[in-house]
Amino acid sequence: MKFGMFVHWGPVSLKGTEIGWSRGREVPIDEYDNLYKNFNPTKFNADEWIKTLKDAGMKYFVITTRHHDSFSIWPTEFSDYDITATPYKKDVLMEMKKACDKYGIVFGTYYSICDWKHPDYPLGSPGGKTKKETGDMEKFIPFIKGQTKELIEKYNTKILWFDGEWEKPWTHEMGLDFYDYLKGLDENILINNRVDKGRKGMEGITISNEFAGDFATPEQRVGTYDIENPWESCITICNQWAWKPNDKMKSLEECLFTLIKTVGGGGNLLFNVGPMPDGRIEPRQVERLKEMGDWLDKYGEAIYDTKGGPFKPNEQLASTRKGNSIYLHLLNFNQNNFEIQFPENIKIKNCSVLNGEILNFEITDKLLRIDFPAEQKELVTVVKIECDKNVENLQSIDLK
Ligand code: FHN
Repeated sequence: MKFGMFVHWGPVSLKGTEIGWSRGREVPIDEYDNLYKNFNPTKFNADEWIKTLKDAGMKYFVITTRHHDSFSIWPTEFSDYDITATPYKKDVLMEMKKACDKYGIVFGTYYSICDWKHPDYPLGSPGGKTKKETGDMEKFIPFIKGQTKELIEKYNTKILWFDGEWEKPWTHEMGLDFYDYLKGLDENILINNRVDKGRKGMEGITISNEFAGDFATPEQRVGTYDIENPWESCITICNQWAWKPNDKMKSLEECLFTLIKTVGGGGNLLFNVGPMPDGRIEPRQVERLKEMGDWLDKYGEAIYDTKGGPFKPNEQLASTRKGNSIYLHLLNFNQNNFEIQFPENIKIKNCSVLNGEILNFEITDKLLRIDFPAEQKELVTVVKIECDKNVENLQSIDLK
């Protein structure tokens, strides 16, 4: 699927400050914990969200069901601090789930392990920096097991995207036990590596396979090239995870280059939006996502269901491959010829701009030269190189 939508949303969007972290920092705890009384997203329309996702060329969805601030966006048996306590009351999570099913989008759920408000979780706001006398993980773990069981059995989530595992109260033993418990409920569910303690910070890789998790989670960066171990970079379209008025939004070039370098490195991109308190995704973000979708309508063959490489990404290019084809993604390329070292045991049958003109090429001493009839003006020039055999297991090449 390669490309998904991440959504950070809750009563905090009424303040425009960061979800979880602004509790007891920019926003006094008492004020933060009472925002739900005014959370009434009357313009929320799950169909529109998922249409925006689909028009962006995204294939899956991951929504914050409960973040570090403890607010649950679905009617849960295990807490009164949920959507039913708000003036809006309706089960927005079920509406999202149904819209995903309607549009053939895979439905996933983010769930925070740490909870700075819940009395049974030992640490509190700001940022987990305070202790709660009432903290008792023996009581807290049944709470998170109960809620995640609801997300699996009532909402049939296909991805459990955990977070907040870095704090001391959560241990490796708890992570292994929780992973087995969840796979026991649904053996096909995908669980990220933040269920356990093996994540190497924002780099996101799993330090060794003694730790649980089905995929690695680099954050706010394109992950390191790896076509063996599954990984997914989570990155914001603006700066903040939750909505912030006039937050700086990434340009189309930055959005596309981030997607292409991620996929060219063997990873997925989970691209985040923070909807507004009235329930809408900002029109400018919807537009930017549509522009990405327009590009994928034309060049999706070089992204979906591909493998990264063989040429490792750099500032000039990234590459992907599928079957006998290699796709070169030339970034801001405006020359009329391009040279690259090429594996000698592969014969090239045809070279073309993807869905475009045939290109002349020649190979001399392992150097492939491609000639472009006219100067290229696209943000990304995608060249399809059709070879005489399968190239998916070709050795990866680090371009000098
Ligand atoms: O604290 C969270 C943050 O709010 C956001 O949810 C990101 C998403 O990956 N994860 C944590 C920061 O590492």
